Amino acid sequence: MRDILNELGLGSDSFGASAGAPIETHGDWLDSFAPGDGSKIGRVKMATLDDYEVVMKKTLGVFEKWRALPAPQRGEIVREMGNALRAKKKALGALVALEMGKIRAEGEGEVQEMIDIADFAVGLSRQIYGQVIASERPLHRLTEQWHPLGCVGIISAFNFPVAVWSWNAFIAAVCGDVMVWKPSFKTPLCAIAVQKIVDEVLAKHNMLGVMSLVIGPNETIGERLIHDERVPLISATGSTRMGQHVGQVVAKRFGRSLLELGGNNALVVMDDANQDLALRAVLFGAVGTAGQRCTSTRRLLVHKTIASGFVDKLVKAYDQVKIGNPLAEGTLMGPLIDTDAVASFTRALEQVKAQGGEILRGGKRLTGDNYPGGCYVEPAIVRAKADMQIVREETFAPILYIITVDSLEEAIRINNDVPQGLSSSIFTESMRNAERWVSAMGSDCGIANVNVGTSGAEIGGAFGGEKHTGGGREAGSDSWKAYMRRQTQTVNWSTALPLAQGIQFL
Ligand code: UN1
Repeated sequence: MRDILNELGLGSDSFGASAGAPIETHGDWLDSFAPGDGSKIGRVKMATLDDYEVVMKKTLGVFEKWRALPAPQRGEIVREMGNALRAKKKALGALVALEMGKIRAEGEGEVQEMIDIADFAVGLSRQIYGQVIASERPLHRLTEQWHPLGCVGIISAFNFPVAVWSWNAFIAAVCGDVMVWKPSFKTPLCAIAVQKIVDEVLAKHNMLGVMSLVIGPNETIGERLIHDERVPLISATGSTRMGQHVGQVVAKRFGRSLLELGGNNALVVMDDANQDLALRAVLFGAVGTAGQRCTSTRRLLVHKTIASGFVDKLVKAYDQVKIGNPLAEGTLMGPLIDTDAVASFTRALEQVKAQGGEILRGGKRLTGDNYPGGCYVEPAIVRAKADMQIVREETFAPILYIITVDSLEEAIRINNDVPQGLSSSIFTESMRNAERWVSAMGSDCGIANVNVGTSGAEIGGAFGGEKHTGGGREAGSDSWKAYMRRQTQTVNWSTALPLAQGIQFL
């Protein structure tokens, strides 16, 4: 453990704020625990509202300089950050595994996701373009130009403690924005480690404060950030309940919010599916990250003619999953983030029983010497009905609800009939089924896949979902537009003053 922290330059005590260099903080101590064994990894002195003010002033102070730098030069700086992450991929991936509890391979995958978005942002830095529109007036030019927005507030969740920040940060940076990051208080050391990596790069370019960090309680720091009129965009990842609050507060002050909230992702297995592929996709989607991705597979909609055979195979596949220390070789599933998460897993399974569902496999808390710390559970497979209340909710834990369907129509109806709308998949060999799934008459989610599982999206596409998932789009494609303000410009280079719509005046 010490090796990992040393390589990332972390001591046992850290300040919970930075604006290019650590800032002395004056709040309470926050302990960071490893969910893999319950041990304390380190502690962070949290920021007070006064400390927040210091960070915000420094961050806003560098905006003019940063936005004046040509976008491709900002891209060069992000390129260096991507390279610094390449050099630290193993260590940072291990810290993610240690502090968040996902397995090492997934921790490194998360850092790879940061590297990928850095590369994407570098390319984007030469492709931020607007449109030229035909003006109705002679000798006029009508164009749209995109300008930096200002300071972006980034609120991230524990489950992707580094990658989701980078989707926002690297895109916002090439767009010319500065930013303040409030990470989850469950993963403060991951945030401090990332901040150190980018600070080193920013320091070389005399651009300290472009990316800042403030760790503190939701009730003080979180609230201050979302209410702060100096922050035109809040990008928040987390629960639907959190997003509802953030969205309302930000809308009230006419700020913008970009929300990535809960999912309730279904995977459909049709009677003609390649079942081997489907099985592997379900396993990764439902058990991977211990069911703690917003894209985790939560509902399996399986065609009735293949249901019993497929579920038998799935139960056998679950039996092969090695559960244990996320840093140990061969582990496929680590612990849940904390004992509260274990309690909500257990509570959800009690509701399953009360609402008429049947636990086919798993569902117990794992105890004993191999499972120290109290956060390990057996992933559960549950026979359920689509309209059970618990099935309509997102429980951030490895519970997979099996629902049999008679037809594609029924699968689509059930897929769409939940409040959330993030990710969705169908496994089928039929072109008609596949095309229907991704058509306007198919899945209503932000992500709709064919023969690909619900989780593990690439960064190149826009990531996000509809309905209670919040409507935001992050990462690739044209998501960058959320981080900029669009200006419509009419330039008259004639010697007359013709009015639009042909109006004669004077
Ligand atoms: C999240 O769970 O908040 O598509 C993000 C995926 C990852 C990102 C998940 N690339 O599963």
